[in-house]
Amino acid sequence: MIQIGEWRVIDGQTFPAMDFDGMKPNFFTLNGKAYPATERLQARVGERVRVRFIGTGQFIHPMHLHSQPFEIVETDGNPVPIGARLIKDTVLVGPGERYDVEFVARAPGLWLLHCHINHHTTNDGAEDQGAGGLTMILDVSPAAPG
Ligand SMILES: [Cu+2]
Repeated sequence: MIQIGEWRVIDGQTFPAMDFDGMKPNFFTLNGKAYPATERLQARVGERVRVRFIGTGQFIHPMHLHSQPFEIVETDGNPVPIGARLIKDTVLVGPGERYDVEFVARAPGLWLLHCHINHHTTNDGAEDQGAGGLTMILDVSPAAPG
């Protein structure tokens, strides 16, 4: 479960961001943390992974996974019938929306899961260790032996 949020931090005080001058977001969080403090998702090759994106703020986020596409299996808590499921590289998560996506991890490595709006992967307009904000790492290890 990944809750996507946006915040306006002014002089060390944090406010929910809004879409007007002076309150636009300057920090973006996944489960309350901005990259590089975001948690890591762990998987093994061959393992089915489900991720639930929850848009908790006021902005739309095109969430994108490197390494492979995912299947949208549930929207707002309602299962998507198998014949109607979309295979996507990116899913737009709007305010109040939930998307459950699934994929079978296929390549070992460290893969980025991030918002595709560049400004949303910064912390107060800057990058830290090459990214920020709405970025997390999917850590796929080789398949278990046997
Ligand atoms: Cu975004």
